[in-house]
Amino acid sequence: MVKRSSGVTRRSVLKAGGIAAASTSAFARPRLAIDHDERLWYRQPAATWNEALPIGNGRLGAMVFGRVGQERLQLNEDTLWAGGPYTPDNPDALAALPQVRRLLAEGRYADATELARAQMMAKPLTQMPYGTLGDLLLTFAKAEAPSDYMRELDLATAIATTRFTSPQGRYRYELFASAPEQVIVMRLEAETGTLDFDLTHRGPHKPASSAPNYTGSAQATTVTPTVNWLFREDPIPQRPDISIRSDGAHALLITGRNEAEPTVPARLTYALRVRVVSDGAVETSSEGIRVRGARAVTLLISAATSYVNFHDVGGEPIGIVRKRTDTAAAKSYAVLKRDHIADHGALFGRMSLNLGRTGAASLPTDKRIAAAEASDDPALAALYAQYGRYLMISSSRRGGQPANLQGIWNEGTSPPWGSKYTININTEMNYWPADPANLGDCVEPLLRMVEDLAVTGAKTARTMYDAHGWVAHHNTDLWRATAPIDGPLWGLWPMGGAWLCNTLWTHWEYSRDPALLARLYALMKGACLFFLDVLIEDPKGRGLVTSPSLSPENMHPFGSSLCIGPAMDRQILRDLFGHTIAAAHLLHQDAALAGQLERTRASLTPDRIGKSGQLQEWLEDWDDAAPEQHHRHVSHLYAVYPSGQINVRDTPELIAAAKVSLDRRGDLSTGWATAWRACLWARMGEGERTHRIIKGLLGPQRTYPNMFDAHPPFQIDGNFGGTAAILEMIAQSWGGELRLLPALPAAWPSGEIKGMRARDGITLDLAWSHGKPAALTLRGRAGTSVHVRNGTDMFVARLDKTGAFRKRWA
Ligand code: FUC
Repeated sequence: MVKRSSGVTRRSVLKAGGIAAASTSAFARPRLAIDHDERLWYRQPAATWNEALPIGNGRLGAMVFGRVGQERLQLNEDTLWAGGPYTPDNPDALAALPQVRRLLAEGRYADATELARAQMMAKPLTQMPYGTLGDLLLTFAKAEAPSDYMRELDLATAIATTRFTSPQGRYRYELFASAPEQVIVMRLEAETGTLDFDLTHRGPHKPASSAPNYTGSAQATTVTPTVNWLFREDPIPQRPDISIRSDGAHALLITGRNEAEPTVPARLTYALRVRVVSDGAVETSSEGIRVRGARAVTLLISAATSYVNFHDVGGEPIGIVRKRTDTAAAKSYAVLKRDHIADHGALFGRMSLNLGRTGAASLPTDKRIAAAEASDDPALAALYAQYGRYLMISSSRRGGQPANLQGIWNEGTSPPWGSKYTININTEMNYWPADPANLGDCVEPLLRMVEDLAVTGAKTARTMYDAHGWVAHHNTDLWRATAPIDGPLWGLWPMGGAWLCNTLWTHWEYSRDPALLARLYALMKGACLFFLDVLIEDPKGRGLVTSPSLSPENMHPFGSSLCIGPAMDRQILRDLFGHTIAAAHLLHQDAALAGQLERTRASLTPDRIGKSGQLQEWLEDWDDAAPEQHHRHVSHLYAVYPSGQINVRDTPELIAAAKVSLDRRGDLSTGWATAWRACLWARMGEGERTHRIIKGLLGPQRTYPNMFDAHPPFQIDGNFGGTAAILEMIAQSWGGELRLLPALPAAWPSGEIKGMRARDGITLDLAWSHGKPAALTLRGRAGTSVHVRNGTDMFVARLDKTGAFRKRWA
């Protein structure tokens, strides 16, 4: 039997939020037994950052620790990155380019690599890292261990709550990041006793960046054995470049400058303002804010930087944060909370998912993660998917920056991989679930970033390659740097911009919005113009290829990754050219260019099957001898997922070869690489295999107690890729068909999804039992015909004049 859908749960939660919001006390909110399924909850405070709970409004983020003696809020703002506008393009590259190509053609890979290292790389060789605003610490004057304690993150309301009773009283703290007000709101209430605390700011520090682990084999989750209820952070000497002062009677203003990098000066200023509304005694000074004898306190926290765009740093952050905190302070807490719940719910509430429930679902979240690999907890997979949606809404909203390697949440000033945008997989993966999960609006920041890259990347194309159009390599940052970084083995890959264009094209396919098509066409056309100039004839006459390039980060057997025409490049270009041709036709533009792209596309070397039956990663049959047989990247399987060029319906031989390749790579890897494997097996219709991999992803090696994905360390792409994989198991739309339950595992026999999206503007509700569809509703444009595949059955669903189609199975 299909259980009561979590859609019902969600509406109840929203209603409950509304009731609470209408009353003055947060205690009035009724507890609902059934809202468990969309919450993360714990019986102890966060001991480490990876146990803290993230909140965000797309631009401002906080990690909430839920501590009793001293609460810690670690804060981020999405434009607080190091450095300032810079142009890293290296003019020496142009002269080296023909020589590097010749050395590659002669098989002199080491020489080609050395020359590229000396002359083709960006200056500086690394990009600017993302930063942090440091912490707000609330130190309570008296505190003792509580007799009962609970903290939670409710995904449907996007509110983090901490509740406890101690000898001092009964307390409840609520936190949310309001998008309508652009402030973080913290509400503290004492039902008994009083609130007596000092609020201070602790500047960002440079913790030793945790060493990346490339095998994904570390234990990410450890359940803290004993709880230190009264834990206090070590004080860090305040940095001289940070100023703290009272700003009116009830506000604290913190101002500072971003980090400089050795070669790029710091050009941003930032401001962080905390405004207090309380019935207690409040004093502000350069030490911080002192609150005594309060029953209720509302803190309104806002932050901004002087970043306007990648070439303008002339913003006025102080004025912005004053206005936002004062505007919010003029509203009651109840109104702020109501508006926030409505705003978040308008996105989050669009989709619900029920995969069934076992006893495990009533355990605290950290215990469930610890047990996930060894047991079946289908509700945890549903929670993981909903958490992915929550993280998307919280880290990527219209007008802000796209979700970076850590979304928007970052503790220190030298995060792993700079917490930037790695565009040889990670940024694209971040956006895989957006449309199927009915969050297409959250892709807007990515579109604007690619529009910036088309500007900076045009300079890189001209300077390095003497080419038209634009190019981006394997990484970018807030300043939209596009030249190859880190070293040739990673950086000399000219496909990052093209892959981003393909990601945006998929986004367009879900809506077919004409305005989006026009914007996208300009980007795709520029990307194509670059490749029309730089593609060369394969020296062995097998067609058109890229050179120099590489198959992301994977070494071939000749001591380098640099090579000619790796499979992924040809696959990405086949898509890019195909999409651009289609767009030119739809827009009635550039017929001659479309013709040229047709011919060029036909000349790209096709995918090849190697001597072991594998899909070749390289133009040469090198796979058997590659040094890392379990390499995390599976770049040559781009054609299977996300692309779909190789698929079970049209190219069964190539699918068989892809399976040989993927089998060899192994199922479990780093967080994101595990999620990609899950997406691939789901797309190939292998439900049990996908399910095993998902269990590995959700288990303690790849998921922290706060459900953040562990590369390790924390990297958000695994959360998003895992969400995409779970949805891909339930429904897929590609090749002009909608596939129902294409990779459903036996462990999820009954369930229901509501509000999932499919290509061509379709929204679907699907219930299943005994592993088979039970009820389907499609919504979209009236008269649309949808080709639905249910196992081996095919039928055409025609949407009626109300734009709906309904079917029930006996
Ligand atoms: C690529 C990957 C790493 C990591 C980094 C951010 O370099 O190969 O595993 O995800 O991006």
